[in-house]
Amino acid sequence: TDNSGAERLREQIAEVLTRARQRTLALTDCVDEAELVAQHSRLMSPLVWDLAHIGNQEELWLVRDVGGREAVRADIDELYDAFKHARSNRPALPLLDPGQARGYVGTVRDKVWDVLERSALRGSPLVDDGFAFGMIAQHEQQHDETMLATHQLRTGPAVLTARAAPSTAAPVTGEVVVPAGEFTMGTSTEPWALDNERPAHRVRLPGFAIDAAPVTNEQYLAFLDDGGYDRPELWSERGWAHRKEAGLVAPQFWERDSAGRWWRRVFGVLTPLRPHQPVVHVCWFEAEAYANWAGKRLPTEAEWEKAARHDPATGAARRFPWGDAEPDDTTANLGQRHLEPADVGAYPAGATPAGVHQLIGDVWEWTASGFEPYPGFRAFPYREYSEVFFGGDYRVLRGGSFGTDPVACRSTFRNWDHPIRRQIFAGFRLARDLRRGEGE
Ligand code: AVJ
Ligand code: FE
Repeated sequence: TDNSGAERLREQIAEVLTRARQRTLALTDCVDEAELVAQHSRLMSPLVWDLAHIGNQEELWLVRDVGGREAVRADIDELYDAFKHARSNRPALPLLDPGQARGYVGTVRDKVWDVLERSALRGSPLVDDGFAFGMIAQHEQQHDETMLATHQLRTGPAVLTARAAPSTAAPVTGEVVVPAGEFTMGTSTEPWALDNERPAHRVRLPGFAIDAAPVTNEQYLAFLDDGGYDRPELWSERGWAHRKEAGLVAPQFWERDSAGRWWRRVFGVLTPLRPHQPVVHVCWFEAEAYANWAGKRLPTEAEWEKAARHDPATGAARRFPWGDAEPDDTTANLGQRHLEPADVGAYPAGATPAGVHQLIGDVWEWTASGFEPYPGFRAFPYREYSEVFFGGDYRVLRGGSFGTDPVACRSTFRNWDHPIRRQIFAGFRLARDLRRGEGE
């Protein structure tokens, strides 16, 4: 019945909001107050800013807008408006202290439980299918991933722990040919898809080949050992200028010992480089140089999505590479179950029918594409989620990382960042045009 459908939706909303809050609190309860207010990197906010910003967005959208309730703290909106203050300036603001921030997010959440109980989950675009609640759960999880990146940047003894990500005896290698033709890109039916994923539209692509797996540490090390960082001809002009200015010599968090062995500092723990794990913490320019070295290129965003979603047998678009079922621990490395990517080949159940592995989870994958609206795009519910970034100096990333929650990850989900950024959990896979006669 309609009522039991609404009840199930309320339960689902409660579950994703609760899961997000458990993660937020775990990421902020494991360090002391000084670390919560500290600036661990000029690229990042103090953790206590993210915490109260999470509460403030929840207040704006769910308490005030959906609930029509009075403001909890209208006086702090400006402090937690991401467009008013650059990340590097946030430590100097008169922010709520950690105790106040915890109290604030708790007060807001208590009101949200009441709003959820009373709110109709249909009747306006904001509440249809619980959209605003889903948007806020995704927003909290996105900031949790950002806070996880802040944790990776902090120094000092490790405070986060998790089981090692799955390994494999033999890595997945090779490529998969995706024949020329149309597919459906974006979605008009996924209830919690954000504005930039909409609407569904048909796109025709020439045939292409895409790697069955992301580029691994071992493969990336071969590029490095072949002088990849010292050969300007492999880099674009802008990439080389950045490589010199930033002094790039290896992925971020790689360290070489006196015997020449490479290690990776992972959330405060120095670990031997895992050869079959996707490379992570590389910027778009490093990915571009590697692709040139390998004689290939990055996939466009459309190619990535076609490889992930298009079912050539039926012409339909899958929600995930493996089908329509929600991700679980057999199909994808998501949700911070592990603090690192898994070896390539560790999730055979998550591959596409054509054999493309680990498109979802492990590492965000840089694509060749800038961040642009789809034809028919409409900003919803606010211009500042996507629209103000279109046409900027961004590259689209796809697929989510080990630090992305499933609620904020699907085959249509679009992330974006500046091409010089590498504190995010980003790696890449390669693609290429087909040769004459191949796969046609
Ligand atoms: C979509 C991940 C680029 O973190 O900057 C969070 C998500 N938007 N708060 C970001 C977001 C507003 C956004 N990304
Ligand atoms: Fe935000």
